[in-house]
Amino acid sequence: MVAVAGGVAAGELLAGFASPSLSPLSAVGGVVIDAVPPGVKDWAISLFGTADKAALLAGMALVIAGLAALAGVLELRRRFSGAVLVGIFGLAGAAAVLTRSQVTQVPVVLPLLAAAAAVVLLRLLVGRLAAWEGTASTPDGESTPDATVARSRRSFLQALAGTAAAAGVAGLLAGIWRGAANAVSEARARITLPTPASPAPPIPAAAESGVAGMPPLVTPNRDFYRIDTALTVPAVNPDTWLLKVTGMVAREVQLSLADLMAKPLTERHITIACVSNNVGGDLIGNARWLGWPVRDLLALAGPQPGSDMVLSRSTDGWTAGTPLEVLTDNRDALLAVGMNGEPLPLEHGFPVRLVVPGLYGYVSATKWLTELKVTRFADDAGYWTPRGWSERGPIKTSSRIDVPRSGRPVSPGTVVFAGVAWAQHTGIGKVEVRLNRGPWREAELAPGISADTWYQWKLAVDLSPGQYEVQVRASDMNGRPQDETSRPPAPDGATGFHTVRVDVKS
Ligand SMILES: Nc1nc2c(c(=O)[nH]1)N[C@H]1C(S)=C(S)[C@@H](COP(=O)(O)O)O[C@H]1N2
Ligand SMILES: [Mo]
Repeated sequence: MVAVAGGVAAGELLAGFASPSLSPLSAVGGVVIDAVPPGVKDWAISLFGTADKAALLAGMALVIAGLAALAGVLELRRRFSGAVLVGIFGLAGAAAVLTRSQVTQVPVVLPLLAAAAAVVLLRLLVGRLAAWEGTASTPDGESTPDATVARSRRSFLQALAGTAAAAGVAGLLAGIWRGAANAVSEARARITLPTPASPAPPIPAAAESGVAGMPPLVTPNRDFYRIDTALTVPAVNPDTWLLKVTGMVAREVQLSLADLMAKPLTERHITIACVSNNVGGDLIGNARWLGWPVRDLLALAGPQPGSDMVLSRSTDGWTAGTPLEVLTDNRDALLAVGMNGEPLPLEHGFPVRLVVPGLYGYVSATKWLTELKVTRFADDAGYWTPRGWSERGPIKTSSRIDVPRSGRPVSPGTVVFAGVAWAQHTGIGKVEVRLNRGPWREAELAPGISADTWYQWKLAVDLSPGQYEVQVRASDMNGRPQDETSRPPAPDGATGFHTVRVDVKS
């Protein structure tokens, strides 16, 4: 039981750092709540009142303790039999996480890590216990010297006490961390987003190409890629959050979340992308963002002549350097509070982040935003610039083949190719596809939501059996085709044609 307590505590502690909205225990608890028939739920609520969650946790603790005891007895009888049982519960925990709506990759591995920790501790403790038993009763009935028995007993008890103490401390820390994250999650749940003064233009009916297997035109929050340097997702209290505009300004400005929410907000679909996205990769997503235009805030502060950059800083110290002109021109660069109709998820920068159409995230999309410093490129640099990434990061025109997936067998006849293309803030003018380096054929381009979002495209081709190399090329609204030279993401974004191989077989 002590070994499993250690594993569970380790899992919860890791979750506190890496996955504030979903821990192994909360996932299992969620599954139990979903599985319990409504009658039983009502009964539990009437019996325990607001302590129903505590009662659920106590019940879970009892069940886990019982199973842990069973695993301990098994392990003592036969090496690894208890470990297998613990492993099964780790897998069950991972399965529970997978059923939760907040699931991402990180929380899925946590129950497995917790089980691994529990197995290591179980082996350690059972090994010491067996050694003590071995010295206390030798098979041929000879008595072992008392000192030897005492030593092996002490060694077991020390390991037991050490593990229990470590589990207790880890559990306490996890509880404190979870308390802070829960407080922020609850504060987030209480927020009602204001109605936008300038609502998002409606999505054209034909914007979604309708091809099976295509990713949705608007990426759901839980599927949205996540990239940041934050080992622990910052838990920022929205009630005390402040944004400061500092540096080369006529007036320093401070803004609370209430101030920000009271401004006339703009809502827009904007596709953001990571500079680390490989050609054909999935570090790109399209959401409906709600926020206040950054230029309106900067206008209040009054940037001084000579300034040419805004260094935005997050609560964890991460920074991005964005050209001042991009934040003050007519594009919809937003101090975003909403993502697809919800307050920003914690992982995506709650309570406020930047979203700037046309720039890679590393030079623009600061999450957990807390400061905008008006400065000069000559004096300041964002987090990634001294680490080998370009000072400026405009998104490069690019395109991707989503359907059919590379390497999937395809039947002869009409084959539909489909994918996305983007040239944020300019818009896509044309998408072409070529087979086996033949002539480019123009694909059917769906209307975009706006120039700031990706566009879907499709092309139906008649194919006989054989091997095909399929490539896609996008051109922006000014007729400029994407760069065809194959280059890696560093220092300023990958280029080249997305290429998939399709095997047509009858
Ligand atoms: N505070 C903070 N904000 C950040 C980052 C970060 O590491 N820390 N990474 C940036 C990068 S590189 C990208 S691509 C986007 C990703 O935003 P998302 O995780 O919401 O998709 O966030 C940006 N904002
Ligand atoms: Mo990024």
